[in-house]
Amino acid sequence: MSKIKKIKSRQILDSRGNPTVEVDVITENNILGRASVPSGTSKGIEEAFELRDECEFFLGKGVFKAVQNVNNIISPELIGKSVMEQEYIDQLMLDLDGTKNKKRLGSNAILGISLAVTKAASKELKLPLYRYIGGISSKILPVPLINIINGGKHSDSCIPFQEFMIIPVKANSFFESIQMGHKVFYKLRELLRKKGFSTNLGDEGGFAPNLFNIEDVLDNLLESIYMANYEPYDHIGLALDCAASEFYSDNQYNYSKFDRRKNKKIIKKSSQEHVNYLSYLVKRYPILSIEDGMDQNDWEGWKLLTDEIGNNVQLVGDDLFVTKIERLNKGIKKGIANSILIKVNQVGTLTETVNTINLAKKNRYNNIISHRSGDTEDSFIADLSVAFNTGQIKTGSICRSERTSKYNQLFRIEEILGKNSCYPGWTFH
Ligand code: 2PG
Ligand code: MG
Repeated sequence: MSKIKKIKSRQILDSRGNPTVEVDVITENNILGRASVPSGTSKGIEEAFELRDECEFFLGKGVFKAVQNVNNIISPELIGKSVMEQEYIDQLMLDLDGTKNKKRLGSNAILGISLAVTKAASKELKLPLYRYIGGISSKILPVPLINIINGGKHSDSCIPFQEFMIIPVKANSFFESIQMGHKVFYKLRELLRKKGFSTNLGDEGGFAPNLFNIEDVLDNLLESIYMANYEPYDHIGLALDCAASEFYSDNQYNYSKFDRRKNKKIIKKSSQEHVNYLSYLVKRYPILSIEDGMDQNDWEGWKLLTDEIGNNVQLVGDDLFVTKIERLNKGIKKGIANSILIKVNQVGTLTETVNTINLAKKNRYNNIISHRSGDTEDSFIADLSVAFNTGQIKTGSICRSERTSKYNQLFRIEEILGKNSCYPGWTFH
């Protein structure tokens, strides 16, 4: 019973139009678990290795090798194993790969199977995915960090920071929190149109206008919050993903890196100057959370930032921790950041993801479950966020199907949980 009969992988497209891996795991009861693998644009250097074909098909981005690795190398080892043995299967794949960073088989091959096995197991037991993964205490619906302005590498705008998000601080339900986000999103569109800016969307479904600079973005966000009749802090807070590794080089933060304007002014800041600027922004705007405020290897800079504002602001390590126990442990020991972004494909199996979530919890670091800029219609992370009661999810704007698939799944989960669901809202102090 629940034994794997067949594993079949194929290449599909992600939201950027780039190839990615999809895996079907079929059990002897003809139960299908299907999962697809997300992919990042601004990646941490220590992320698990994503295998791409590097030949002319799909401009070097094909994943046929990873697909072959699933079908020909991993699959024969897993036939006959039970889908209920998640840790055992994940470990078997790690052993089969044998490298530190999943370089041989590819993290995209391994993750596709890992998540498809989980889904097949939940279906075998006829349990909702979140319930199967998390058990009887899973009931907290996450606060959404809704990305409404895209900058950095995710857009063609000139803004150095990658993501500007709104946080519905207080709401009666997850459903209501999205309704609040929807209102601000459309008020922002109205505002941008009125001012003559483009309302085209960036990679994660937020607007990508060529606003003048960071403060210009934040001022417009504030204006849209007021236009929606909300109060900053009380109803809506702000979150940033600076993705600072993308504009850090030679020990400096180069704010002009993504500025494509002629006669652009070159602005470079030292770690201390950059920390001072972030601290100034926090005083001036209702910023509750900053992700990757510093470069992934600027540990001293991270310490400066944490000492300066870490008591009042959620400081999230994304490229810094890459969902890995070792890097999170280093951060905990050094007293760096106070929260971690969790991305299943940064580490490459569900088991490793769960271990990192648990380590963070034990050390009172917040877990924020996250999508990737290249994502698919797979809504696995929605269930993952409820499974571990993480309390926060970052999954882009409130439009574009690969983003809304997660929100829509959370609506369904909230409905299934009914009176047992819990939406505490923003709880970081
Ligand atoms: C990030 C992510 C998701 P990417 O930096 O947090 O928003 O972007 O997937 O490109 O790494
Ligand atoms: Mg990030």
